Amino acid sequence: MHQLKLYGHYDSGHVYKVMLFLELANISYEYEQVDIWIDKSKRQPDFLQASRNAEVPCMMIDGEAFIQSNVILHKLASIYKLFGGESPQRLIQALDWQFWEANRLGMCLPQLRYAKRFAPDEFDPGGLSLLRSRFDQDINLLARQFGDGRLFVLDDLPSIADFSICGYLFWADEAGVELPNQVDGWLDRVSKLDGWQPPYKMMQKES
Ligand SMILES: N[C@@H](CCC(=O)N[C@@H](CS)C(=O)NCC(=O)O)C(=O)O
Repeated sequence: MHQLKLYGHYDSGHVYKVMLFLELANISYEYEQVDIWIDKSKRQPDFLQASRNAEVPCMMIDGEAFIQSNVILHKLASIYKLFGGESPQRLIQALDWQFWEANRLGMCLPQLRYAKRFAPDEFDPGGLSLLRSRFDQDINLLARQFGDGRLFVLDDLPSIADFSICGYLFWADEAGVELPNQVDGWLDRVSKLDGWQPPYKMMQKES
């Protein structure tokens, strides 16, 4: 049995990506909230020691720190041989999509949501329109992936590619974006997986 501790925050879609794996795999882990709205230097000392960028998620796996959501997903899939970790071939296919997420969708959708939800005055219109046009390209590419009738991103089974990409898409309304039907249909299938909960509920936002 592995010792797992996740440092997170309920406003983070990057944390949600990781938590989806843990909850859907029904794995027990310790969870500690880090206040990401205070100065980095004031966060818990054990967290600051583990996370060089003081960002969440940070996951301790058997005493070793992992600090990128996609790396954490990759590591979890590898050690539990689940959600893409069943074979080297599936793991590398998932990794391909995780790099796409980090480079494309993850570089516009979280920012659009941040701008709309938390900092409406911080972004100038030109910056927002660039993010928006990137998002449009990315979401259409993702929609085309389901054109052959597959149920999930890699094939008919869920994987870390799904968790990585869907993290912020359940907050499409907070980002002020519309989703194509194929993407909506896929999110609906993800939301029907055993153990799924919407982001704030899963990450224990106090009401
Ligand atoms: N590339 C990182 C991004 C993590 C990230 O941006 N975390 C944000 C929350 S979504 C954070 O901790 N921000 C707090 C801060 O920078 O002070 C990942 O994928 O894990």
